[in-house]
Amino acid sequence: MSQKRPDGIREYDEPAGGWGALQAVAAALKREQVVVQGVRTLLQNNQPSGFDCPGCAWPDPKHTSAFEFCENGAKAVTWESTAKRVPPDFFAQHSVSELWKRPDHWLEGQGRLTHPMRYNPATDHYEPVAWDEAIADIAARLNALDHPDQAEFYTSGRASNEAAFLFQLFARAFGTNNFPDCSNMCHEPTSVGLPQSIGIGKGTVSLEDFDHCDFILSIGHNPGTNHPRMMTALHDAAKRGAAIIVCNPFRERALERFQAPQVPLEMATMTSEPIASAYYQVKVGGDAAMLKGISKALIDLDRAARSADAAPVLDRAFIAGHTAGFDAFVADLDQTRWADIETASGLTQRDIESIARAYAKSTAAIVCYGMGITQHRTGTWNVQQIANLLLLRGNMGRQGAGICPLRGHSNVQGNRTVGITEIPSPALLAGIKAAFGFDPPTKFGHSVVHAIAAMRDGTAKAAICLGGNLAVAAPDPQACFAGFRKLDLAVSLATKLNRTHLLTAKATYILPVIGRTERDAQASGAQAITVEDSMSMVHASRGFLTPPSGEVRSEPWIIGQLARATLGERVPVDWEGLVGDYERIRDGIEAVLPDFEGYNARIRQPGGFMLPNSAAMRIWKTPNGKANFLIFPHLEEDLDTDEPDVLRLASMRSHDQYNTTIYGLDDRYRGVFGRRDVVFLSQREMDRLGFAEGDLVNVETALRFAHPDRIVRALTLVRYDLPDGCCGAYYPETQPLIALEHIDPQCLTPSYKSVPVRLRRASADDAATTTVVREGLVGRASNGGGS
Ligand SMILES: Nc1nc2c(c(=O)[nH]1)N[C@H]1C(S)=C(S)[C@@H](COP(=O)(O)OP(=O)(O)OC[C@H]3O[C@@H](n4cnc5c(=O)[nH]c(N)nc54)[C@H](O)[C@@H]3O)O[C@H]1N2
Ligand SMILES: Nc1nc2c(c(=O)[nH]1)N[C@H]1C(S)=C(S)[C@@H](COP(=O)(O)OP(=O)(O)OC[C@H]3O[C@@H](n4cnc5c(=O)[nH]c(N)nc54)[C@H](O)[C@@H]3O)O[C@H]1N2
Ligand SMILES: [Mo]
Repeated sequence: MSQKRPDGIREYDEPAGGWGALQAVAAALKREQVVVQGVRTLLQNNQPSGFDCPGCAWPDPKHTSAFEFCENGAKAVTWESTAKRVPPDFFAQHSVSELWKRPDHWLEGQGRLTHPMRYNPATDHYEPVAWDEAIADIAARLNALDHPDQAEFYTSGRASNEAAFLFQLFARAFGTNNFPDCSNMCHEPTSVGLPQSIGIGKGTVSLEDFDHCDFILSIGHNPGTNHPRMMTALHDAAKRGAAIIVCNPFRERALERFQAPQVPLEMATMTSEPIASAYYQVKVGGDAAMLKGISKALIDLDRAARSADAAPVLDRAFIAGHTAGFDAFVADLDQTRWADIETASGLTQRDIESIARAYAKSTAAIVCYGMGITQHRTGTWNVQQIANLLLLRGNMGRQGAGICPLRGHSNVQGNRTVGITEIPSPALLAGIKAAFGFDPPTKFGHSVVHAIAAMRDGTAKAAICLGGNLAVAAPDPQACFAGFRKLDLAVSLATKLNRTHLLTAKATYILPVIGRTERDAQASGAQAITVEDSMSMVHASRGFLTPPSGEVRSEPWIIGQLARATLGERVPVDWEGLVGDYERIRDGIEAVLPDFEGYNARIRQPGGFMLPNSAAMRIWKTPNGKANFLIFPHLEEDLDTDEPDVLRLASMRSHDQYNTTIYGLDDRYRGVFGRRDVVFLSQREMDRLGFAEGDLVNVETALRFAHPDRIVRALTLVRYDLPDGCCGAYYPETQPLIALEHIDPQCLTPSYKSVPVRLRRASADDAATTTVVREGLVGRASNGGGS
């Protein structure tokens, strides 16, 4: 048993949270050279008078509590407030071709961008440019396009409501609805699936509901890493005795055991709270089958209860009064065979029945889910199966109950609310027209997959990116990188250097922005911005740190300047007036979106305010006015291949990363240290396929329509407790495996969690590939380490 494990791989026996997390915060502070400023920053994060944490979208307890400790929030804050800088000198020293060879981890690790920069193709260097000149040239190039639809306006969900609202106003006044945005790659199945089910594309629970539930089903998310503040809610619920059932192919440490850094006794005595009362290792891609199985078992329990004259299991009154489609739903489940459910989910009928029994016993239930549910070809259907399960027992729109999608970026939900959408509603367009006096375009625009395809095909000519790292976050770098390089104009508003900035177009700009932690002064004085969390709470955020240089600007300022220079007198919008005082932007949002009534006054209340949530009030804004049971007529997504040895690969985040931002090379809770070049596979599958832990393998896509060169070379096999037929690896290293066509047809979200792959033994040549694999996308440990 004591076989030697590969370099950097060892068991991690500690609970999640606890001292390990405190040590990691100290290390992050040191790495980013933030000592005095850092501690102050952390203390004011998520405080009533401070800034909203740029880490995740989990709400803060009434926004009045003492500082809630969070390791990964601390990393996000220190990453932004770092003392490291990327000034013009840096670009004078490094050509773009040279930077291209550096790993992503190194690029971002250089620090904050300080000056507006323009790429000079003659020298292959970025050079400083005056703001006026940059703005005028970008405007001229936008105006030189044949049609506004040749421009793509990308948003990453860190932008404030104010920045996002101005951005969509600018793009719509310019004449397009092309708004590819990070939620297209993230919770789009929620935004598209839930309106059909319950009439709103958001979660229905509030933080308080976690104090009142006695059953939590956690599916396909890793909160110990990605929503660490949620661990407090789970920890408290577990302590109260609520049943917490986890369905996840990976055994995630924080979902098993968690030590709360806020609880002195747990810290002092090194004890921890078990979180999950039961842990089911569903297959990757097996959720629809599992969820259908739970509903089927529940319906059978109800039948048994009725014939025994026992208390009913289903909430018949709710089903009759509030829903439609129940009979057809039951008929579909009745003809679905247990044997098929077992094969597709990887769970036994008994497992699934015990989940159903625990659910049947509960009085108030919440289902939480993340990317393990959404990033599949069946993502939209998966989300709808969760809604069905909740509707069966009336767990929607009452205390302690509801659906809880764990949103991604800290303001991704707010961006959507204020108009970042390629499929605008007639109400949004009418609101813009009434408030701003121009006719916005009505033709639907591009999402991420459309936008990348348009770049690849040469029909898109310009990309303006409000944050993010689109080229690395998107699937199919083969199409995406080439597409970016064909553009006439590429502009990135950014805090840090990343690979998207190195994909140079005919004209390429990097515009450095103020981060959320920093003071933002405009004509009327210091400004606050606002954000919306996962639970529809809108609140203000005020940065107070000194920006990294006198030459960085706020996102609203840059957007306002671009809009004024591009549109001139064409639209009657007073861009300067809006940017001079963000209260005026909020007045504009309120004028377009009635849900924001009293916006400026209401954000002065501690904790802000909650946007109306119709489903939480049992108002169903669906075409038939009912909550709908929606059928998924299959059990599995079609992997488009019949090869027997094909595995489903889930790409996911390590504990030391924020999306494409790699803070460090450890994934502590999974026992991986100093490297990311691994594939996780069970011992059983290694035996079956003739491999051993430590073997070097190439991972190849097994999609029929795939590019021949969808391959990531020389990854090391690491043993992990996983169901049969699945493997896992880190995002974004696996991006070359994912075809642009491999998407959920309803919402176009890439199937980042169900990539059909085969493993092949790597040759000496593969192993000797330079330390940087595939155009620099992968920083091997030997190269990227330390920092
Ligand atoms: N520190 C930190 N915080 C973050 C982020 C970050 O990168 N770092 N990213 C932010 C963003 S944008 C997002 S969207 C969220 C992401 O948060 P998560 O949704 O937690 O993201 P992932 O790490 O991609 O995937 C998580 C889980 O999905 C499971 N999984 C994979 N495939 C399947 C499947 O088929 N079925 C089931 N049931 N589970 C599966 C994996 O085992 C893993 O536990 O976090 C946000 N918060
Ligand atoms: N294979 C695979 N691919 C995935 C996923 C996956 O699970 N697997 N997850 C998908 C998901 S859920 C998401 S949300 C996307 C993420 O896609 P993006 O949102 O595009 O990516 P990020 O890595 O969050 O963007 C990081 C960059 O944002 C910039 N930035 C940071 N803060 C600010 C700011 O305040 N203002 C501005 N203007 N810029 C800032 C910095 O320059 C930094 O380099 O990736 C998706 N891609
Ligand atoms: Mo996300």
